[in-house]
Amino acid sequence: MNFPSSLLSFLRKVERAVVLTGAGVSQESGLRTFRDAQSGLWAQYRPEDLATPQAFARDPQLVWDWYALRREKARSAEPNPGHFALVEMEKRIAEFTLITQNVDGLHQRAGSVRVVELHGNLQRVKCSRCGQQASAWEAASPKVPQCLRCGGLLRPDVVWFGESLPPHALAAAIQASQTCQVFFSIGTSGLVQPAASLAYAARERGAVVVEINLEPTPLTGQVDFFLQGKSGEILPALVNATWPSEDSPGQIRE
Ligand code: BV8
Ligand code: ZN
Repeated sequence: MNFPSSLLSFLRKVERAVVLTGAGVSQESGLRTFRDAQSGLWAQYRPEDLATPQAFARDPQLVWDWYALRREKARSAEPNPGHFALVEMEKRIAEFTLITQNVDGLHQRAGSVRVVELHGNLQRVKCSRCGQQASAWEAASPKVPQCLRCGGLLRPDVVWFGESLPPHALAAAIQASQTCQVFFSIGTSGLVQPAASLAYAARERGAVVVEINLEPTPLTGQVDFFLQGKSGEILPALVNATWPSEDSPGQIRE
């Protein structure tokens, strides 16, 4: 795989980088993206209809079960070469911020350190009434577990549609996007706000924007480099081309 030499020479000099990832980077770990149709029992539901407070209020058991299934799938999934390449990139760039829309926790499991989770994390559960984090709950019982403190129903600690993003995470994401020299948008359809505005915030401040995706998105027409293909293949190749193996601490498995 070859890359524009202008991109490689630019990346070698970069000191402040932001990467925004979406469900596409976990696709090669076997996790469905939001655009992928769901299967089996869940085929009749659209994710955006289940990932809402209204759906949970209407049928907490259905929403709890959907997240319990996704939690198990995320737990049994493994980070892929794309996740590991981002760990390597973080070691190579002085100020590196990985902003993720994903809730599967795979970036942290791969070894990424500075991760900003815009939409929460499936592996965390909190009370839908008092907000207290629940470290353990009766996983065996089929019913939606209740908060030990107030008896409220437990829910996944993720941001549903119509809910505000964690203020500190959003502020950190905006600040990093406004000061970076390069902004990567990887494996995201760029349809969900406010995450989708971060690339434009970076571009307005003069950052070089690089997009990696299987197919064009609404952002593609605005980027400096569009690398079309699988992130699990492009990212390791890009990292190895930018920082050749003789001096790289860990050759990325392609
Ligand atoms: C909010 C957690 C304030 C839950 C998620 C402004 C304008 C318009 C709408 C709005 C707006 N502000 C707010 C809204 C409403 C809404 C919104 O954006 N709606 C959209 C649908 C129009 N936003 C919100 O509600 C946000 N809250 O703004 O609060 C507020 C409050 C009240 C009222 C108004 C405003 C909250 C949004 C967060 C929702 N939670 N996730 C869960 O996971 O269950 S979002 C969820 O969907 C994901 O986290 C992710 O962010 C999104 C899916 O997007 P992607 O990650 O991009 O995944 P997708 O499947 O779409 O695309 C995958 C891409 O990968 C594709 O492009 C594909 O080609 C590519 N790909 C696939 N395989 C590969 C690959 N690329 C490379 N390699 C591969 N192998
Ligand atoms: Zn509670």
